[in-house]
Amino acid sequence: MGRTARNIDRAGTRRKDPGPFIVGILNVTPDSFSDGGDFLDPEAAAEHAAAMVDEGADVLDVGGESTRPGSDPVSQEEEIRRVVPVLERILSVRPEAVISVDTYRAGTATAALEAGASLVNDVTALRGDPRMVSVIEAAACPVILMHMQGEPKTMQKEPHYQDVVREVSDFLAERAEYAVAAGVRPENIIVDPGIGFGKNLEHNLALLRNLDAIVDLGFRVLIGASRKSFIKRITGAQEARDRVSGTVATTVLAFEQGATFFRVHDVRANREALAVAEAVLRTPRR
Ligand code: HH2
Repeated sequence: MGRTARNIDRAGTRRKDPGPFIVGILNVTPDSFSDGGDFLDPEAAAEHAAAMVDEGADVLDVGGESTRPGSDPVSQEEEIRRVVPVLERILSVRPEAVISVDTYRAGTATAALEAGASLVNDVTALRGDPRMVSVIEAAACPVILMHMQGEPKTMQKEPHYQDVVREVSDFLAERAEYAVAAGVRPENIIVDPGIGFGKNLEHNLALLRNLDAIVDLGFRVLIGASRKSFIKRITGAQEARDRVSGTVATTVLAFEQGATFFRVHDVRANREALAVAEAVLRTPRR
């Protein structure tokens, strides 16, 4: 394994290692679109987490609420009840693991950070809970700010933009500015265009093709395209688990444009593809 969780630096705050980083997905939910119901038991979750670390995941993103199109929210109590025991179990078997908590609730983020999480993945970009920004500031931890149009229940009904690339990058710039004004250090901010969150196929492709507009904001960029349904629209792969090759294509193309975090279900395939892409891109052009 070329890069381990430790290289990212336990608090994830300094940028000693420019990446790329693989963020392995662990949904502790009954209803996630790809792994729903697979990891509700902390034992099974920790086993899968350990396997992802062994395959080269730098970060594990643990989520207790599905945000797939049409999904319903859960209570904060239920979210904490799902996430914290899994986090504790993972850290007992892999103490070096860097864990991100996929939540927009300040209470869940606080509980997860206390249990040993190192960063927060907020799909509402700090709009979901007014107290979240102070949790991030106080913990001095990295935060992922993601763009979403609408909310999961209805976001895929009729997504609409005049200029999706411009609107998403303006939104991320504004959210980052808000975080910085509240005391979050710019190097702790990771921005994410939110592939599939209130976006149709054309919107997703425009964002993936024009990532430089988001990279140019000057923050680190995360892409979460793993197994998403726009890949099915292109390849015809009905089953989420059959969308690995399509996912790998997005990882390589996004990496070439400057993205450095890749939130994926299939750690090994994406890690290997990045290793080859890195080797090619390091080779001088003549
Ligand atoms: N996508 C999902 C969930 N969280 N976080 C970020 N930052 N970026 C993403 O693209 C992203 C995310 C949805 O995927 P998944 O976790 O696999 O499914 P579900 O929401 O059904 O649990």
